Amino acid sequence: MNDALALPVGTTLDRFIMRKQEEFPYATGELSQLLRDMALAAKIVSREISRADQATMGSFGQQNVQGEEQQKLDLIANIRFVRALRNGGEVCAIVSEEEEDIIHTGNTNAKYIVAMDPLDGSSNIDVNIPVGTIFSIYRRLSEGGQNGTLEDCLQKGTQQAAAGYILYGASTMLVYTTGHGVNGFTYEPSLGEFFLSHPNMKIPSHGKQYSCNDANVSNFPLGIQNYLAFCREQKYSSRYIGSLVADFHRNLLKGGIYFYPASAKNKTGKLRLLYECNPLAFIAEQAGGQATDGIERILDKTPTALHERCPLVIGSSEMIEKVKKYMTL
Ligand code: AHM
Ligand code: MG
Repeated sequence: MNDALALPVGTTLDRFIMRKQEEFPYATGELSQLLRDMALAAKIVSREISRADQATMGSFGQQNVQGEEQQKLDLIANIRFVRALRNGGEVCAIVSEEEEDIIHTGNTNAKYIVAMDPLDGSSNIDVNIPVGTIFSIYRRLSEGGQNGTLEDCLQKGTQQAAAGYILYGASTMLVYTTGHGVNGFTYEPSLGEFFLSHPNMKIPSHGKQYSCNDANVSNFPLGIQNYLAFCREQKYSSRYIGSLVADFHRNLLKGGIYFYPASAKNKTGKLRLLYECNPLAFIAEQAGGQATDGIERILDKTPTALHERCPLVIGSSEMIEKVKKYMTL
């Protein structure tokens, strides 16, 4: 069933979510409420980013669990999303890029788990370049009445109930899927609402843009290096923002491929399986694209740790097929 067929551009996100819920007679409304909670936090973070000043910009002076410099806005975004999910009451456990351990919300009877990167690409904030939030939603496996467990958090990407991202760019957009197509909503700050602007998003099966960090190319697997040589021969355009959400969003609309393979510096890749690769892989597939680590479909990978890293090749289907062929030569 497609989310958007019955609903015109301009429908508010709240109404869209409500109508979607009505299509499923047994839906309890909990996932709908959770999506609204994410949207609420997105509005607050969007406001914080758009008015970023000396008080909120720059480094916080500490590193996160992965040894990366934390920006003040990383922490602000983390606090805002965690608070919205805790207060919303539908989530029992959260995995966040900014915190080493599972965050237990105290909502022990809640049915859902969220994995998120509250502010992806945050090193770009100080130079006024788009950043994003990425999130993944799972149903818990454990019984209610207790905290969510590690097993609840380490589910395969195929188990996602929903996934989405928020792009804080020239405008703020929320794009999400519940496994029935992908829809995009644009935020109108003066009205405080997200409106359906991109119904039933489909990634072109082929594109002419590729996105990767060129400095790492000599350390990429040979198959990827050869594919890159092919892209250059074809005179495809190189487009790399360095904010995954922004690079992914552009490729989703225009067609293209993004890769962050393993390299000498990042031996298992840089991006995190739970809250970067899996949610975007779910969206890519729902939009008709693909996502692989070069060998295996991302959504089929079994996570073994909360902050596990994984190589990512994602985008237009025909381009990914070609990469897969190069990887086997
Ligand atoms: P972050 O979650 O710490 O922001 O790191 C992820 C970001 C992605 O948004 C981006 O595509 C990539 O790291 C850029 O990495 P690099 O600077 O190594 O090219
Ligand atoms: Mg990130």
